[in-house]
Amino acid sequence: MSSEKTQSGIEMTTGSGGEPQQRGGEPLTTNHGVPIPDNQNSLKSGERGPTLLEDFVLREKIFHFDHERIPERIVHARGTGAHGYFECTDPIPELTMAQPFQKKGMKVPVFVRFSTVAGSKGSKDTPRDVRGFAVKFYTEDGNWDLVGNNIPVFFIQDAMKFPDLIHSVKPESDRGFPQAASAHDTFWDFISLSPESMHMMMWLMSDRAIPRSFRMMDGFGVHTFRFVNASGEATFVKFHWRAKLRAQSVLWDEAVKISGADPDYNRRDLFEAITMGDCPEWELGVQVFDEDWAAEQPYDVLDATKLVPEEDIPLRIVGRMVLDRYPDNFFAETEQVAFLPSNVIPGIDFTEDPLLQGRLFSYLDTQKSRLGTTNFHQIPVNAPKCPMHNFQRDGMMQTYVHTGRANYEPNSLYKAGEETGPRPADHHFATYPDAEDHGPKRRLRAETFADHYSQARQFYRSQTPPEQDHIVAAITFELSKVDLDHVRVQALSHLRNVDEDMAARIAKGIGIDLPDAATPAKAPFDAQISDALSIHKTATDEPMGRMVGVLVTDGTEDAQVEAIRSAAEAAGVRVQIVAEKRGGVTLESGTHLMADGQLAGTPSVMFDAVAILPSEEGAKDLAKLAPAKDFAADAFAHLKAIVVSAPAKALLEAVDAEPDDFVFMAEDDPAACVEHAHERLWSREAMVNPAP
Ligand code: HDE
Repeated sequence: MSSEKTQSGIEMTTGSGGEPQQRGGEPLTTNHGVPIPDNQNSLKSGERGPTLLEDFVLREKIFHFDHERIPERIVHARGTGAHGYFECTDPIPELTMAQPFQKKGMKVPVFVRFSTVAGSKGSKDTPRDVRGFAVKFYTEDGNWDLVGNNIPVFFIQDAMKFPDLIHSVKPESDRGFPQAASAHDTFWDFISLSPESMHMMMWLMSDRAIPRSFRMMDGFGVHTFRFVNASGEATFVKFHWRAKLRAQSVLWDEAVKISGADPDYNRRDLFEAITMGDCPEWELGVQVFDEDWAAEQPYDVLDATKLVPEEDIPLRIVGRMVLDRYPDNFFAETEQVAFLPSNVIPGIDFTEDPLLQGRLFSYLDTQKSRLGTTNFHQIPVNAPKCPMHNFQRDGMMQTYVHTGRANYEPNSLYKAGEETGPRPADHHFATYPDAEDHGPKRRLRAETFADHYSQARQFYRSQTPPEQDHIVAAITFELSKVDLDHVRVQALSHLRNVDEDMAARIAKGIGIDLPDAATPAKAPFDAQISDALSIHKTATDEPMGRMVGVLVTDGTEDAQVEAIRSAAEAAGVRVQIVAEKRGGVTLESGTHLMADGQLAGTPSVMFDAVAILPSEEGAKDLAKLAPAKDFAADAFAHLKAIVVSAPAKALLEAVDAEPDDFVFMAEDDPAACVEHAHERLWSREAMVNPAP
C-alpha cells in the first residue's frame, strides 16, 4: 500500500493493484469521490418522513451491494488461495527452456488455489471429493498455469464427457440435493456406465479424497505435457507436487464430524499456518520420458485415466514451492483468480491428450461468464508481471489506457514513434511441430485407451490393509446411499474386475449378492505393486505441522501442560487449550490459563492427538458433560494418541475406551501426544470400527 500526492495535491491511497484502501480515519466518499457526511442514515423528508429518491449516497451503496456476487465457478467453486514463490533447486535447461527451471536459486512468484470440486462456494471443506491444486507461475515469459488436482488421474478420457460427469455429481436436477457429495444415484449411475472411471474411483474412495490439510496434500498435473528445450527437442513430462509434510488424511467419520464443527477446516488451517509463519512447502518433481519409452507401456500416456508409476520413472525433484502470504482480500484475489491450462510459456507445450485439449477451450470460455469480461486478465491477480503488448483493445471493463494511434498490425506508425508496437522477440512460444500423421478425422476412442481396470487394481493392491479397509468402507457407504438397485449392481459388476475380494467385501457390506462381472473392453492384467501410491507407505515420521488439543479443568497440573507445550515447540507442533469455558481455568499452582477453544465448540476431531488432563474434581465435572465424553470417545475411535491424567482414566472407562498402546499416562509421558501427532493406531480400528 502506498500514499502519493497528485499534481493538484490530492492524496491518493492505493493498494498493490492501485485500488483504494480503507485504513480508517479517512473521510468516506462515494465511488465517484464525493465526500459524504453520514454513512448510517438515509436522506429523509423531515425526521420521520419518507426517504428521498434523490439520495444518491443511499442508492449507490445499495446498488453496489445488490451486485456484489458473481457466478461461482461451475466446478471447484469452493476454494482458498495463497501467494508464494517457486524456487528452482535443480535446473533442467537441457530438457526445457521454461524460465522457472533455468537457474538454481531463481525464484518465480506464484498464486495457488486449492479447492473441492462438486460443492458450491458455501459448502464444506471436508466432503469426499477430489481437491483442485492450481498454480499460477508469474514468469518473465508470461503466466504459466499448472491447473492440477490432488489425484494424478481423472474420471474420463475425453473432454466430451465432462459436462455429463459434472451434471451427474452435482445436486440432482429435479431435487437440488445432495450438496457436495458423490454418494448418490446419478453419480454412481454415470460412473458405472463409464468404466474408464474405475481407476479414479479407487482414488476417490481412498483417503486421498479426505485430506487432513491442504499442506498435507500432493498435487499432480495429471496430463502428460511436453518439455521443449532451446534446440526445439521435446520430451514428455508429468508434474508432481510433493508435500513437505507428506500426505495425510482424516478418517471418514472425522470428516463428517469436522464438517459440522468447522466447515472451514482446511481453509482455516492454511490461513493460520501462513499467518503464523509456518509456511507450507512442496517439492516439484518431474517424470520425464520419451515417445519410444511411452510406446512400450501397456497404457497410453495420452490417456488421463492412467498414471506413470514412480517405480518406472522416478521423480526428479527440480524445485520447491513455498506459500508465504495469505491474500489481503479473498474476493479480489482468490475468487477472481482465473486459471487457464492454455497459459503455457516457451519450454512447455501440450500433448494430444483429448481431455487436455478440451480444457484448453473451457477455462478461457468460463472466465468470461464468471468474471463478465474478456479483460479478466487485467485483474491484478491475473495480470502477468512481465511486459505485455498486443493490439487487443477495448471491451467491457477495459482498465488500460492504451495510447497512440496504431491499434493494428502491421503498421508503419510505430516506426514514426507514435506506438510502441510488439516487443521485438527472438524468444517466443513456438508450438512443438508434432510430425505424426494422425490419419483421417473420426469420432472414436483410441484402442490404446481400452484397459479400464489394470491401474485401478494396481492402486487397490498397492495400499496397506487399513487403506484397503477404508476403500471398502467408503464404497460400501456410498453404494448404501444409492437407492436404485440396478445402479449398485452395475457398479459392483465393474468393481469385480478391479479386485474380486474387494467387490465381495463391499457386496457383503451392503447386504446384496455379488452380480456377474462386467465384460471388460480389454482384459486387465496384474501390474507391479507401487508403494508410491500409498499414503501410509510414504508417510512422514515427524509430527511437524500437526495440532494437539489439551483439555484442561481447574486444578490441572501446570507441569503436564508445560511439558506438552515445550515438546510441541521443539517439534513444530501447535497446541490448543480446550476448556469448558473460553475464559479458561485456574491451574493447580493458581496460575490462570486462557483457553483457545470452548469444549462444546472444539471437539477432538479438530486435533491430530489430544491430552485430557483434568484434576480429580475436574474429572467429575467432565464426566457429566456430553461434549467431554464425545471428546474422549472420538479421539479414541479416531485412533489418535491420547495422553490422560490419572483422574481422566475414569472418563475413558465411561466411554468404553480400553487403554492400549496409544493411551499414555500424563504422569509418565505427557509429550507422547506430540510425538505421535502424525500417527494413528491402525490396529485399534478393527476394534472400534471394523470395515466389512
Ligand atoms: Fe477443470 N475446470 N475441467 N479439471 N479444473 C475448471 O474453470 C474442465 C479437469 C481444475 O482454482 C473450470 O476456472 C473441463 C482436470 C481445477 O480456479 C472449468 C475438464 C483437472 C480447477 C473446468 C476439466 C482439472 C478447475 C471451472 C475436462 C486436473 C479450479 C472454473 C476436459 C488436471 C481452478 C474455471 C481454480 C476448474 C473445465 C477436467 C482441474 C469449467 C472441461 C483433468 C484445479 O473451465
